Amino acid sequence: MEIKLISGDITTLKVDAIVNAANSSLMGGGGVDGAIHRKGGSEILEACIKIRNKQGGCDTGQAVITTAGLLPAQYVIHTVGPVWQDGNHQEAKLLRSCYLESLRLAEAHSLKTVAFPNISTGVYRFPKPKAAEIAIQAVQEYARMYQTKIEEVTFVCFDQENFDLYNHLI
Ligand code: AR6
Repeated sequence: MEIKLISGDITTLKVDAIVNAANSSLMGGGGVDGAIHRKGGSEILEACIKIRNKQGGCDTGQAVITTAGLLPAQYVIHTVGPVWQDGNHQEAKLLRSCYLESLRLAEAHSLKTVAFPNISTGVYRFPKPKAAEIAIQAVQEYARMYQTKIEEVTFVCFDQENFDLYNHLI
């Protein structure tokens, strides 16, 4: 599995799945979630409503998958990152789980190319250096632990600070 790093807007990527930093309601919001719903159109929200009606949203650290609507990607994997409190509320474990569960879901759908934003590092205020470490470690460990058929994982950094951190670590 190849790990790539780019800076830019995740909604422009033509990959099998882009990951969304959603909230547990799955009803959209700001940041990358807002951009995905805005550009992907109503089909994504309709799919989220169906999931909500079936299982009542998505827990922190878990992931669900929908169509990508009008986006160039094929699917959106919605995962819910932890809100940073003080580091003593399982934030690290839950953030790691977001990456692992998203990859498991991609694998279950036989997807080959997946792109991640920097989950929880915006509105949810997770410290960026720690979040970058967790994200990269989780993806690398996933590739080592499982006989994955996922070919490519791209980290998409929207802000320069995250790009510099990832660039240093990868
Ligand atoms: N492409 C890639 N990354 C982006 C984009 C984009 N178009 N836009 C922002 N980012 P955030 P969170 C980066 O706040 O912290 C929403 O309201 C941004 O620079 O989107 O997990 C949800 O509904 C940051 O590094 O997500 C939830 O309520 C990263 O995406 C809540 O925010 C994550 O920032 C989730 O908060």
